[in-house]
Amino acid sequence: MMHFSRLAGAALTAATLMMTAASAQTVLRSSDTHPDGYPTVEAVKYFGELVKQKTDNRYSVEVFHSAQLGQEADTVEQVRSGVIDINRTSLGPWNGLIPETTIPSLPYIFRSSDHARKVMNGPIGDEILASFEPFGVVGLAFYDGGSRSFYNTKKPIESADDLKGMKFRVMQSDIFVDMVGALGAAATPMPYGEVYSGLETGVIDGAENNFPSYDTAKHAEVAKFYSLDEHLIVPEVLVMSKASWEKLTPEDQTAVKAAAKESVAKQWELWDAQVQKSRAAVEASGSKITSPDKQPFIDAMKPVYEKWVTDPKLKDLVARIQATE
Ligand code: GTR
Repeated sequence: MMHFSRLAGAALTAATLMMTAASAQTVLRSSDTHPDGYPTVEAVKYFGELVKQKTDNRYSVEVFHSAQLGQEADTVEQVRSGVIDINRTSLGPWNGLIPETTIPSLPYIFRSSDHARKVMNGPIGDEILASFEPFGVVGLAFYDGGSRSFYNTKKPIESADDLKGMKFRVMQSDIFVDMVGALGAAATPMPYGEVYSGLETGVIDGAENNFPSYDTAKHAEVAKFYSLDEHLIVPEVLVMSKASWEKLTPEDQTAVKAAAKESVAKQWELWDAQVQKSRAAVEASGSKITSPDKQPFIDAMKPVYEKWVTDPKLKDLVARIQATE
């Protein structure tokens, strides 16, 4: 009898412990502007699964997709102040705050997506991730944001000159305002969530983005002319609030960091598939894709570099990115 009750007691204790462990799970809240199913949303969910595994279920991640927690500029403030734990955004909204983030946001800084992946997933990327620390956040990993091209409601863009006089929405960063200005067009910085109606009402003539955004945000419904000038390859970044980070034990911090790094390959795989899928979808729904000569676009960016790359530290960063094979 004695033996039995001891066993029962041990089982009970184990059950109680498990319940306590389960109820003590901390849910980390993460923001994303994109809809459910989008590669960044799915990659952060995958990151969450890895976090669960690596912390023995003590932490999980809930992704609030579709800008439920706000537009990117607002969520940048929220993650800095600890209102949300994790955030996945473009590097663009960080440009005004963190000088190092301006460099991978420069037009034509990367020769290709592969070049960007290599740089951002290597020592230079780690250095840029570290530059987030003084701003209340811990940089976890970079994802692929593809290449961004112009699209508009008015006419096919056959050459860089065709953009002159048009009005394009850009992300809220002055680099992109200068970039559009250097092409003789006007830039209107605007939150992503307002672009569709901006295009529809004619407040803007166009915008610029990768195929997955152009497709899933339905901009392709209203702006049929897409020109493959690929002026930007702006990485996506995953960050954690320093306030949330400091609540983790050093072991859990290592686990979170490792989970983020491990989710990168998954995001790349999802990304490549989505680019193909979205390109096919917009072509099927009637978008006209043109391929203007890129050299005049590249040449036009000289004043942007002259203005934004003056600090010796940033100049060195540009040189090292360009020298990366
Ligand atoms: C997308 C990016 C978003 C957002 C958006 C925009 O490519 O994934 O995070 O920055 O562009 O243009 O605002």
